[in-house]
Amino acid sequence: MEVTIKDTKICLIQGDITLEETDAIVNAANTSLRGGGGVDGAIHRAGGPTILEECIEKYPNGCKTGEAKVTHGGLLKAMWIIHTPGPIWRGGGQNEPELLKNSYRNSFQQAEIIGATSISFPSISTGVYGFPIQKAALIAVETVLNCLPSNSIREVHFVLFSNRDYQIYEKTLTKLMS
Ligand code: AR6
Repeated sequence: MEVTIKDTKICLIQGDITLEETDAIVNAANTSLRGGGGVDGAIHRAGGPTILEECIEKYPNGCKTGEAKVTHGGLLKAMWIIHTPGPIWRGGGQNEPELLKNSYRNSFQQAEIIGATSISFPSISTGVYGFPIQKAALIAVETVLNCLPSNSIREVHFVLFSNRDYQIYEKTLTKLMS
């Protein structure tokens, strides 16, 4: 699915974010910024060891939940990786929605600071961290649309690993546009 909103192309893609050719990709990391499983593991594997080296050197204290830190993209086609730890879902009463919103907003802002023209997001927090996908999809799409229009970013991709997630994002985006 592809739509244009406030001069920005919004694309929903089912696939692997490590193959994206946008200027920046977002990593659903953890607060240590020392790698992990899921999309984090896939990004470090595909991008090579220099990403972890840069994380250790530049971010000795890791990154707080909802904040975002930038490294280069290593061997990936993307020039930059924006690492953001989303919240762990603990039932919804621990500020999880606000923290997830922060992850999207801060990642978007970091992308603007580095002058990226395009950015790809995975579905942050909806894997190991257990954030319910429907709630997360609404926060993801709504938050990014609220960041528009952007000075630098002309294209935003949401890259969904499963067909089910893709369909939920498709319904969410369609509803928000109506
Ligand atoms: N491309 C796109 N999406 C992917 C890929 C990929 N290559 N691989 C997995 N996904 P998760 P979280 C999807 O668990 O919930 C890590 O260990 C996946 O299907 O990667 O934020 C970190 O180090 C799901 O829809 O991230 C943290 O410790 C989405 O990406 C923790 O997991 C997010 O799932 C973060 O958990």
